[in-house]
This record gives sequence, C-alpha cells and structure tokens, in this order.
Amino acid sequence: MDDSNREPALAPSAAEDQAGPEPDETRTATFGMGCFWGPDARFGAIEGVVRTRVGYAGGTTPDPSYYSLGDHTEVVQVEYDPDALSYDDLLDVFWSNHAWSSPTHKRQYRSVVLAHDDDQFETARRRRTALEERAGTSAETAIEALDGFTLAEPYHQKYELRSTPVVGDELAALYGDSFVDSAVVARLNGFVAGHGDPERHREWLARLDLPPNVVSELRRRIDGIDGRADRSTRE
Ligand code: MHO
Repeated sequence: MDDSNREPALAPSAAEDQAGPEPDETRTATFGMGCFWGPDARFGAIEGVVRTRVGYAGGTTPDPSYYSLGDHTEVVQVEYDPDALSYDDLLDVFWSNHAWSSPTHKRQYRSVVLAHDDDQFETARRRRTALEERAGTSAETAIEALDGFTLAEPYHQKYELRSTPVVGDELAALYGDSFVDSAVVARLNGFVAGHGDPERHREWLARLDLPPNVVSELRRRIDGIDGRADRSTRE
C-alpha cells in the first residue's frame, strides 16, 4: 500500500469510522490489570491500536457477566497494527500501569497476561522474569493461554467516554453497534481520560467530522486536561 492511501479520508457521515484505513493484518493481546475501565482508555489512546474491548476471561464458568463473574477476570483486549506496535510495547504499558507485585483480594481484578499464541506466552514469561530480577520482587502476574473471551455489557465499553456529558450519548447513537469496535471511539475514550499528548489531541479534534456540539464538548473537556486556557483558536 503506498503512503497516500494511508491518509485518513474524512467520511461524509459521522457514523463512519474516521481513523483511516485499517491495517491489512492486526494482532490481539489480552490483559487483566484491575478494573477494565482504566486500561480500555489507556490502550485506546495509543497510535497503532486499532480497537479495544473489555470483557471477561481467564476462568471456566460458562457465560460470565458483570454480576455473575464466576472465576473470570476483567480483561481488556487490544487489537493492534503489528507494523506500528510490538507485543513488547504493549507489555511495557501493561506492567507500567498496575500494581503487579501486590496480590489482589478478588480474582476479578488479578494481574494476568492471557497469551493468544506460544510467542506471546514466551515473551510474557521472559519479560516477567526480567521485571522480577530488576525490581527484586516477585510479580503476582499470572501468564496463561487465552481460552475464550466474553464481551462485557455495552455500558462497560469505553466507559470514560460514555460517561462524558453529551459526547457519550451522541457518539453511542451515531456509532450504534460499531461503537465498541471504532478506533475513533477508542482514541477519544483515551483522550477524555487524560491520555495522549496535547499535540495529538489537537490533531484528532481538527480532523474529525463530528457534530459541532460533540466537538465543542470534547474540546472543552480535553482543553481542560491539557490546561491550555490561552488557546487562540478556541471556538
Ligand atoms: N467497583 C469499581 C470498579 C468497577 S470495574 C468495572 C467501581 O464501581 O467504580 O470493576
């Protein structure tokens, strides 16, 4: 694919995804690292992440749900472009952003890498050993082969964005069923939670073709995070 084809094309309809073309090949990683709302936003803000979803995995109880979790754990699933990100990059984010050396009281929130293949399994083990040696303490992180994933209820997907006034409802209505799988929604969920730098926030907000009330509310919220009270281009 030549470079010009990778330029994000603005969709005429706001309900279409405006993140640009999807890579030909994607890979998926699955992590448990506490309540899944936070990592959904953190991973979603990263360029090269194509989509995120939260759900339940790592157990054996059939048909888990939030109020009937059985032996499952809250996990985030990250689908990414392997040309832009490596599994090691994602493991950096994983281990830098939760308390991997503290035992959790609930299995719901345990630290776990659920490997999709042998490579991921071995990489995670190697990294865990290196981390333990460097930190001089043992990791509580379990490393297991992924065996099934149950998508969590819609209200848990992109929780930060959904709970942003105006924006959450409007985007949920615009995107409908594709809300969970949208790269734009994943980015915005990350940005409203405070991830990503001001430069990227500006770039995405200028590029997105969304209803004006949604854009101005997003700007208000994200400018607040970036602390740019002196913005000269404020609407
Ligand atoms: N008990 C926390 C975390 C929810 S998370 C989806 C809360 O209600 O804020 O487990």
